[in-house]
Amino acid sequence: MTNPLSSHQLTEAQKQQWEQDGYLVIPSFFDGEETKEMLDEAKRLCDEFEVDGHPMTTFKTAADGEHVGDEYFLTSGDKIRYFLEPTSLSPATSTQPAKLIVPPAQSINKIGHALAMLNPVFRKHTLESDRIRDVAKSLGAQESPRVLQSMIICKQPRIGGVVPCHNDSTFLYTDPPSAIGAWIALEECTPENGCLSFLPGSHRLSRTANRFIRAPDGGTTFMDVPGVEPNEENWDDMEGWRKAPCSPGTLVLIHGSVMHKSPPNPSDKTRIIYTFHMIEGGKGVKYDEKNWLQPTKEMPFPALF
Ligand SMILES: O=C(O)CCC(=O)C(=O)O
Repeated sequence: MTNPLSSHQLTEAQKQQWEQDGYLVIPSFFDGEETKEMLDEAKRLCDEFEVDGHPMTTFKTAADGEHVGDEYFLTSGDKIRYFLEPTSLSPATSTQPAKLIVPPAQSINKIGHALAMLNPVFRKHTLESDRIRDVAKSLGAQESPRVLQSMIICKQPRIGGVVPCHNDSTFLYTDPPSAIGAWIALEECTPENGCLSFLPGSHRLSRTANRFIRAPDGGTTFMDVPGVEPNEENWDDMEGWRKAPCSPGTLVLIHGSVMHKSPPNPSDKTRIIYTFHMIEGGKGVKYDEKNWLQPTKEMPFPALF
């Protein structure tokens, strides 16, 4: 059943589920029309991608020891920029730059990181959405949420890559950790096309002992968080991982400490989603200049309410 357009208070059962698991799946949060509007806009942005002269910045995470960190990425917090699937490119050689080997619209890994501020459709369903505001308020986890890192993730057919096991507070670190993700399925997400998986309850065990930062000499790196004991656990190998297949319009709330991941997409179906994150902007919580994603004077992280 579709939720009423104007409000969405979480039930006690939903809040308990959130506390217990560290994530919450809310089917039909957006109705068919709203979801289609976002999906059409995501596809329009993909179709608009002009590869000529565009930086060939691929989105890589730390699984292979390499992580994205060029200027194009580091200055994308207040823009709408395109990041490519690593396997959409032929490798660069000493004589030839890397070249796309798939059509441009199918080469895109993600589009970000200021869709909620700059794109009218995603703005409407984020900063201007009463239902999103109601969910964030009734979750009661943040006093004054600030919205950041809003993006489309495409998980392209056949070449869409893995998102390795991680938690979001590592990448959007605050002191103390406060990140929450809002992840919205715009298409059917299945085990075959790379739906999310979670290690339920890991948010209660994991410590944010590591954070993703701007390296002092350029690029990005990870640093230990002073005074926080590193986790001993190998989360990825632990028992109890749960897949979260879901239908278009589903909202998944993701606690900043919960371990989650998604596999590659070997299928012939896209898995397009929209996601944004929130950090606590009140309670003396600090977001510092070490973080890879920085607000600008022109575009501070907007308050949700
Ligand atoms: O969409 C995905 O596959 C991964 C998203 C994710 O891990 C995140 O937004 O934190």
